[in-house]
Amino acid sequence: MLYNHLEKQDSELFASILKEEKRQENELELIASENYASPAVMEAMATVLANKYSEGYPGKRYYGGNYVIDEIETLAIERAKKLFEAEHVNVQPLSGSPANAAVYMAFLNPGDKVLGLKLDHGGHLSHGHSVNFSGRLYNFVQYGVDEKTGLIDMEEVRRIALAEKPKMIVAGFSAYSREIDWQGFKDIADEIGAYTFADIAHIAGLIAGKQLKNPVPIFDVVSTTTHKTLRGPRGAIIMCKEKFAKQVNSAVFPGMQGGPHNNMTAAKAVAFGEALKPEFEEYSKQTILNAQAMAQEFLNRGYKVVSGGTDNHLFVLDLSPKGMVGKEAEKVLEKIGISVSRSTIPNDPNPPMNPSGIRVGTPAMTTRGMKEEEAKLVATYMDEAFVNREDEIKLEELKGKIKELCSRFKIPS
Ligand code: DSN
Repeated sequence: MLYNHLEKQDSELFASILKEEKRQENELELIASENYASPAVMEAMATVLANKYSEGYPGKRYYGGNYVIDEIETLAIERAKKLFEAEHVNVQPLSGSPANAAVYMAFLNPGDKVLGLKLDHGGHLSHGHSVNFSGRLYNFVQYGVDEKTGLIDMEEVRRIALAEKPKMIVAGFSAYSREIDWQGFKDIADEIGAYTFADIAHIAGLIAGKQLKNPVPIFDVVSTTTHKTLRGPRGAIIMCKEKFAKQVNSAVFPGMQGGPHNNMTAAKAVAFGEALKPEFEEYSKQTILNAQAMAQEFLNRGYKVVSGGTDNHLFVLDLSPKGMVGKEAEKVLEKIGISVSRSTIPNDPNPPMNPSGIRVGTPAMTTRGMKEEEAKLVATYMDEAFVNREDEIKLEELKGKIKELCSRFKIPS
């Protein structure tokens, strides 16, 4: 990218930015929640829109001079509505956890009971973990995945829901690789009169790209970040039924946040415009094909994949059959220029800081244009790195191979 002013004015910071740019170019990103926003999305983020305060909503602001911002926010809202078939969209949430905080604030009182998936079974901190605001403010009860299959057992969810009678059921996960039975969750919630809340942060792009089922038309409220498979800027949105629009808007502002970040709203609009194009369907499809090819290659090589495979952009690799743990794998891969995040496996015997697995995702490599052939090749390199983890010469050689692969599949710029 061009950074004319930054280069002249702040050489110290500029050097670090260039270093990170190089790292991203030369190394392979397999963190399931990361992606490369398009140059148009990046341009929108670095605009004068960042200078403006706009508390309130289009047509109802608390500051003057917002007639252009109104136009931009409305455009983002209309595009998101179309993309997800949503009745109402709030595009102001700053990121995923603040969006989820606003959802809880809109529908619950502190102390209310909520049902969500355990973090170590693939859930998210903001779905009721005890160290998170969600677990401290609300009374979360949790469901897990089946120990043998690694799948969500809807009978078990129903059993807990009927016994506990939560006011809200949360579905949607950060490390679960299977298609989610949204209708099943909705049916259970209807039996006990609970609200349905889907957090589709990880899979929003695959839903927008028409590869996975969409909970928005049937759930009460749905949140998503905009920067993962959706490939937009850092940020989030909340979608809900029209009848909940007022309470959701009030929870975001003035409940949770002050002024929206208008540059990010504009970048969200750009990303939604991109996701509405037919090419995005191809991208989403390829992201899944790549994850499946890579997971299969690991299975062929004797690894254990939680739930036996994937229907989406990620899978969790249980490293225990190979005598490794997540932290060690993360470090070895960093040496060859691959980034992954360590991950718990269901009922992990190891602690969260050094769990038994890693989470592998394909959104970023697919944005670079890689396909199944490259996905399999990368799995091969990863396996070779694990097997030869004490051999620095071999690791150096693999680093060269990853760099060469990255040079053939450049980040769109
Ligand atoms: N940090 C994100 C992830 O990696 O899934 C979720 O917040």
